[in-house]
Amino acid sequence: MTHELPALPFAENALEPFYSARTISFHYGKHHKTYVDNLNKLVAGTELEGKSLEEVIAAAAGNPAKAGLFNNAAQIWNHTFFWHCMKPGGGGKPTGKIAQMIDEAFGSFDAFATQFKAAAVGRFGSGWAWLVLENGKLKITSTPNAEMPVPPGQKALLTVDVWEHAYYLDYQNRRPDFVQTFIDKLIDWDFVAKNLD
Ligand code: MN3
Repeated sequence: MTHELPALPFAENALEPFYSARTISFHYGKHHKTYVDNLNKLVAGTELEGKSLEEVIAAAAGNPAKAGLFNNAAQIWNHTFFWHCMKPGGGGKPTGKIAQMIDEAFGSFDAFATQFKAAAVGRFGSGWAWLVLENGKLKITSTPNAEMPVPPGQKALLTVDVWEHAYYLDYQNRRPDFVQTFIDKLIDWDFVAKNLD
């Protein structure tokens, strides 16, 4: 089994004007694809050849000797998850159970948005901000580089990529503007709600 670049859940220009086709073509077509190509090279001829992406991540996580494998495999997972966190016409306040859980955990949607943005903006260097489910409760977290909240008992519900390649073409150095736009215009709350189940 060879790892493949998963299809985008929307057309490359579907998130314009908030996230450009140019950004997607580089971010998905070059960065995400490169992680897939690298992983295929790294597993070739090893005991991890033919294993699923999740199996590779589990086998490489926390092992410094397998850092290259983990980084590429986790970045494939993170990016595929990130694309599904966005949709045309998305963003703003959710409704239903996830809205109620956000109010319970953070006090209000605005408080959630403020904390999520702070986690994303405050992540020094490259990484990800996440909304996760931990022991049945919502929590905001962030991870450096390729790291993901999946191994330590947290279930990922939502993420935003804050590597510079995620926003530089559209927002240059203005990471806060990108994250605010992600919250206001891009989040697919239906996907987030589905991850609760
Ligand atoms: Mn990225």
